[in-house]
Amino acid sequence: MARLAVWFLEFVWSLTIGVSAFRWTPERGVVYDEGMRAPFLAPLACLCAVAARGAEAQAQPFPPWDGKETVAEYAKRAGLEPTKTLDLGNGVKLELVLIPAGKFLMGSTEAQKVGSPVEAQHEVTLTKPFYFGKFEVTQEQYQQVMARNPSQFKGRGLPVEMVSWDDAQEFCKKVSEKTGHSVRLPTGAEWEYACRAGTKTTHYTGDAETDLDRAAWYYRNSNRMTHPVGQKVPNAWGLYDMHGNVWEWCAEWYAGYGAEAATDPRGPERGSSRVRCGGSCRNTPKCCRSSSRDRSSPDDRECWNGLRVAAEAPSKTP
Ligand SMILES: [Ca+2]
Repeated sequence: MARLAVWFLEFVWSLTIGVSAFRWTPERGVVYDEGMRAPFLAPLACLCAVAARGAEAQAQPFPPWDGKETVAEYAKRAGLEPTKTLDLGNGVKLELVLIPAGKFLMGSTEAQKVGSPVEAQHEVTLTKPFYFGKFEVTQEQYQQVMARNPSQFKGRGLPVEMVSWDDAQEFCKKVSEKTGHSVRLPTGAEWEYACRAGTKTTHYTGDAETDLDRAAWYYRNSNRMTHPVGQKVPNAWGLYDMHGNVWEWCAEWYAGYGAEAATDPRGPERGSSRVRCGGSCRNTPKCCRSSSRDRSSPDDRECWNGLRVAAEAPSKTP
């Protein structure tokens, strides 16, 4: 805002000088003072500068998370809302929280790999913040949007399951149409970054299985069933059930990744299976790690596959 004020004052000043290049004489009327040619051009130059600076401001990248600030503090610095609530109609809401732009180490350390050779630890930079579902999509939300509930374990507060990747895409499309906000599945990198919320441990609560127990419904504590979302400990950015309960579909085709650094990775152009992350209520701790990613055919419908939605952050403060 202050910068805009400075630009405006620059423009007014230049315009004043430019106008002063004209003067009125009784003999010749309004005349242009050749000696003031350069100042006269100043307003035009200033206008061009203002336009250029405006374009530059639009294109400026979002600030990266500083590794310490809360989501609320980051949101304030980035000029974004820390949360968003989408109205799905009939009193049903979908809560989203802001995930800061930033970089992190994706994948596992040697000690965390648990025999998975495809999780080479590498630096990933996410240049844009985004909004991410506070919870897995529930059956109440899915029913409201899709007018059907395919889940095996029934309950309005339970995560929806028995949804294929294709179903998840259709859900996102309909939510986008219904709310006017562009909603999509996250990339695998976005998912892991959001899950970690700045942590480097096996789970966002720590490395031990007792730490996982606080954060997740997994095979040892779930009775092999899904549980209502939001009952376990959330991560530092306020996301629940990132570990366990249901696997969460991601946008891209499945492929292993290397150790080279990447920026906004979106996976391969083609493939036969889609990425899912985070493990489920039927899985061992190995599958419920922050870096856990698996594959499933896009048309697979299983009672351990669900979804969580992402949404783009606006480029300017509304
Ligand atoms: Ca989950």
